[in-house]
Amino acid sequence: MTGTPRGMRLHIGIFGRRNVGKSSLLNAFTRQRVSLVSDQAGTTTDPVEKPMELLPLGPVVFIDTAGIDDVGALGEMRVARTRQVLDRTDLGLVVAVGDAWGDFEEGLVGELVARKVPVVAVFNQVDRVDPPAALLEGLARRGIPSVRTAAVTGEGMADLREVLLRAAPPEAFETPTILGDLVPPGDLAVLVVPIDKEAPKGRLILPQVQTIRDLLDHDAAALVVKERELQAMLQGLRRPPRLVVTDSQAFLKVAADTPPEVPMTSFSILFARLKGDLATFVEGAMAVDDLRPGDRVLVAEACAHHPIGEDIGRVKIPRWLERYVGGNLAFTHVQGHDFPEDLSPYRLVIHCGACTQNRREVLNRVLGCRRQGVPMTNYGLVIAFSLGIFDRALSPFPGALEVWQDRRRGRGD
Ligand SMILES: Nc1nc2c(ncn2[C@@H]2O[C@H](COP(=O)(O)OP(=O)(O)O)[C@@H](O)[C@H]2O)c(=O)[nH]1
Ligand code: SF4
Ligand SMILES: [Mg+2]
Repeated sequence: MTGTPRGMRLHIGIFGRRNVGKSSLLNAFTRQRVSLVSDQAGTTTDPVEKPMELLPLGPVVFIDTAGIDDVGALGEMRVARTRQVLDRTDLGLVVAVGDAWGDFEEGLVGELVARKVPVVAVFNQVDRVDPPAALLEGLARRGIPSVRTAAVTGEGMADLREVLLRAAPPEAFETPTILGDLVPPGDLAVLVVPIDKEAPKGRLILPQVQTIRDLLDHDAAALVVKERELQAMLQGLRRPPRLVVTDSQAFLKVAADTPPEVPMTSFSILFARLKGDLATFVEGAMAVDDLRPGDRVLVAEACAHHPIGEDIGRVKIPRWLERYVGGNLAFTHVQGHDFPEDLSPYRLVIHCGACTQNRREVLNRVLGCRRQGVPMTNYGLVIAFSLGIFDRALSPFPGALEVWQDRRRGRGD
């Protein structure tokens, strides 16, 4: 159950003032003690994440936040964390008690609505105090469903479940596909996975595993090879594969060894489409041409997947880019949920494949970049671009290819 990658779960954020019973509610709903409950205000310092199966929706993760109204130095840090949670929330619960629904709750609703995230109002502690009917009616008129709960008695848990399922965005019920639409049932994709000193011992990394699983889910097949065996394997096949997918590190060799009529791309470009917006990232990669020595570049990595050796985000991409630009660039690296709100110092943002992140978090970053006029791209696209094999790497995606060819014509290249 906890095996579903976190990035593929619907993220349900729990917001509200301190002591309304957010943590108790999560405990009662999941019937496990995952969150710290206390009658001292502001006990939960870090957001606590609790994965569970919410049938028929499937895997979800609840995020229990500290009260966003916390004050003081520590409080400020908590508020910043809560904002990060807002950015990765697919469905928001705003918890309140009795008639205490005011500017603060409306502010949260506003933040969620601005992100186009469905909101549910939860009135907890109904064993003590009931919300006024007029308040519930007012919310309902604005399309905000509400539910009455008492975490201490378990009252309202079934209703909460119902309302969550009804409020969940439609796409939560669709299984996103990594490449199932590119490889028809019964057909074959060849996946090129270099096994070098950077590969983790005894296993494959998450994007590779998810890609294999996606092919199986779509009744297609995967042939997994290292880059050295690729050419011989392709020659041994009776018909060419529908698609070749490579780790970006082996891009040039795989491009050379794959017949030109076979579409080819990288894992990280597949993830650019799955987790972000491919067209935006194509334009972002083209902004590499506008970089000048001394410019600042932000590199965002969702996790640390390369335990040893030359890391793709810290060493290889900087090296390729500096070679391309012909001088030094100033790189800033951020990890996990950290992402600066002020992007104005940067001339380019480069994101990893984000396989451990949900799409909404990446799309919020895309929106932030767009609002501030900073181009954003991802690892696979920037690598393909700086290696000069953009056409090839975009060949499976006609829409993205068109964006690239249009812009290139527009610039007169
Ligand atoms: N009477 C009553 N007390 C509750 C209820 N839910 C939580 N509490 C109490 O309210 C206090 C704060 O709960 P907590 O879950 O830590 O609130 P949070 O700060 O919103 O996470 C604790 O003492 C809980 O036992 C409820 O439904 N009814
Ligand atoms: S760095 Fe990004 S793409 Fe790589 S494994 Fe971590 S989350 Fe996935
Ligand atoms: Mg709490």
